[in-house]
Amino acid sequence: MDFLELSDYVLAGNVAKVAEGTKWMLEHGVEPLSIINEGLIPGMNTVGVLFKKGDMFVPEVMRCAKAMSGGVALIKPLIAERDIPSRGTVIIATVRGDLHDIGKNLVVMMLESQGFRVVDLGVNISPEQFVSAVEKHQPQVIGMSALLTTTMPGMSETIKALEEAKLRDQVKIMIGGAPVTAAFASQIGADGYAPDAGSAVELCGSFVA
Ligand code: B12
Repeated sequence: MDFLELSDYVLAGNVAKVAEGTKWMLEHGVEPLSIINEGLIPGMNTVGVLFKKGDMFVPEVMRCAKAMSGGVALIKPLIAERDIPSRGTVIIATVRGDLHDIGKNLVVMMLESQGFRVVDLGVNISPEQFVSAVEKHQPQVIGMSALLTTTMPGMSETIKALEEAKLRDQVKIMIGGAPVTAAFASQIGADGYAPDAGSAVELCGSFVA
């Protein structure tokens, strides 16, 4: 088993083989973070490329994501055990009226694998729910996802609600999702936009640096 083979199993959406391969690597002393970064993530990156080109479809993408999460789940406890200092807390959710969560879940997975503590509020989250979560968890960063043009206004409503609650200045806000753009981010006063999960991690890192 090598990284290439593991990433091929992610691409094939083979849940059992990804789990088996991840376990094998851990037992043979492969560095846990390299299994994620050099095996699992490259597989998922290829999935993203094929999906964009229309060479892969949603049910397959979901199976690949499931295979990848299975591998990540085996590695996560080991990373926590080694007590890598957290790079900061991120609250993330899909905004009100929107139930799409595949992309958000990828962002969550990547952030966690890169050392962030993530509080995932789920989908269909109102501005008020964001505000109370910020009060409760005191994050450095908030991430909002929207896949529908009709739910994008929920992002600016959430920013307004944070302003009204006098919490806006305590957090950095990043947004994403297929219809979202950098121009939209600056228009609504978000701090940044990222087009994919990898860039979301970079953006988040720049916020807490
Ligand atoms: C899967 C899917 C569904 C699934 C969702 C399953 C789930 N659990 O998520 C189901 C079948 C439920 C669904 C329902 C609907 N859908 Co739909 N769906 C899609 C589809 C095919 C793929 C979305 C996806 O998962 N992409 C894969 C992921 C990996 O990509 P991603 O989400 O863009 O995420 C990446 C980046 O955007 C970024 N990112 C994402 N979130 C965040 C957050 C932050 C903070 C950052 C920094 C980055 C970031 O990183 C991610 C990873 O790289 C898209 C088509 C498309 N091309 O996008 C339509 C699409 C989004 N859906 C659409 C529609 C219309 C609907 C429905 C209204 C259909 C209906 N009539 O019922 C409903 C709405 C339900 C609701 N209220 O939300 C339209 C939206 C049109 C528009 N512009 O508004 C699309 C574009 C299809 C189309 N061409 O018409 N859908």
